Amino acid sequence: MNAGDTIVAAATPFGYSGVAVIRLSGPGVSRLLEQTTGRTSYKNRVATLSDLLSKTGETIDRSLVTFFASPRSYTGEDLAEISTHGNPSIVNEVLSLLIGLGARQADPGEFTYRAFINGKMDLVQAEAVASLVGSKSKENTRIQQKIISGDLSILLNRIRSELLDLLSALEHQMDISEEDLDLEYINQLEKRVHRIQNDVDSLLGTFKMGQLFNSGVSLVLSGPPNVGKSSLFNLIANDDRAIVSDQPGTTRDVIDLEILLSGVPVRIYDTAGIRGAENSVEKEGVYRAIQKRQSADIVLSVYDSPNAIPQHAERDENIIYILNKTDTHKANVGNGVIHISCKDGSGINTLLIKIKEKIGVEKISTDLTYLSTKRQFSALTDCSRFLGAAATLCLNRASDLEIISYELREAAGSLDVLLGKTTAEDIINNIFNNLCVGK
Ligand SMILES: Nc1nc2c(ncn2[C@@H]2O[C@H](COP(=O)(O)OP(=O)(O)O)[C@@H](O)[C@H]2O)c(=O)[nH]1
Ligand SMILES: [Mg+2]
Repeated sequence: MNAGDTIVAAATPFGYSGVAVIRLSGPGVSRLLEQTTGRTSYKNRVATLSDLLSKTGETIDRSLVTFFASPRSYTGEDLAEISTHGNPSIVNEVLSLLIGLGARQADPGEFTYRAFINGKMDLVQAEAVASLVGSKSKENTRIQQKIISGDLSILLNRIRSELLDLLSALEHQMDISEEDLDLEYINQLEKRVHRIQNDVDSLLGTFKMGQLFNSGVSLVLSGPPNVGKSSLFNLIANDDRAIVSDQPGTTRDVIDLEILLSGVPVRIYDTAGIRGAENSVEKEGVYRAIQKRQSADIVLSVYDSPNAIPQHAERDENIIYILNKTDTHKANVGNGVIHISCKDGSGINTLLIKIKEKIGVEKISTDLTYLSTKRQFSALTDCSRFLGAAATLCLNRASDLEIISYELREAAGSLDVLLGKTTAEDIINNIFNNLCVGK
């Protein structure tokens, strides 16, 4: 990616729609607008009706052009949004025209990359742009919007400036300190380091939930043949996707579908009934079913006979044991086994509540800020570790303040990596490449 030239891309998907938006950013925006519309100037941030003209002067489309003068634009550069009619051939013609006049087709995420380079957002906010574009629920959309508007960055910058204050006070202390260690000073230092570490750790504690919203969870239906796994799959998914039959061994391939539970994307998998199969196709199905079960976040282990349910079922953390077909038998199985009937629908609500409980969705509040990428989690984990090491040195009355200062500088360095102040180029490129073209 190279900030400096003028980039162009369609910001909306190619297809037939009411409107399509083409974005232009860079120093050549005014010139390109003049060459394509004949207008010599555009009022800042005002949508202006303009005919887009081909090189031979024919009207390609009547469009709406909005010019955003630098630095008050998404990228911080001069930027224009051209809204045309939503037709791929119009969009392609306009793009070719602009590229013919010197604009360059933008790389994926390059508009956001320029916003980052020009200090319009930090790396945490840029990651939230990617998460927002890919968000599947309104809850996650809210969380990511809050991060884009700076909620998480404010918290991180606050922690960073406390740490920098501490470091400069420590440098001062090193300048003035005599040979003897000032015990009172080191006690105070330990307390302050500890307080900062607590703030970092409480942010780290939000990662599991943040990831839940961003990446979702997998739910695998598993059990012997003919117990009603496919029936339950269809009921939960509210879709007749899986074939239900009284023939054991009907389901072979793994079937999956995504639903939202309290805003968390849940991918449900229906699998073949596990038994010693004769037929090679069914054998493969059973093999796949076992694989899927092993990689599941949560397993719904379905049975249709109370005797088949393992003893101490409640001890398995990620398994929910289910007794189906309770319309045909009244069994009395305790131990947290959920009784359901796919035929009359009884127990399904209780099961859904249990699933939400296992996922942990009921604890989520969209008012909080959540870490949502592994990169954020790993940088903050490093930060917490360095702070922990500094606190331990204080507790052990380390007489060399220089080594405490080293750990604190490393902790501040982890925050700089997190915010993108000192992040390796390949990591930065990877973040922006994951965004779509035109974003
Ligand atoms: N009576 C009764 N029959 C059920 C129930 N759930 C499923 N069945 C029947 O059990 C058979 C096997 O169902 P299916 O969903 O294909 O089971 P799978 O092999 O585990 O996927 C079918 O004939 C279903 O109609 C239930 O709750 N009550
Ligand atoms: Mg089935």
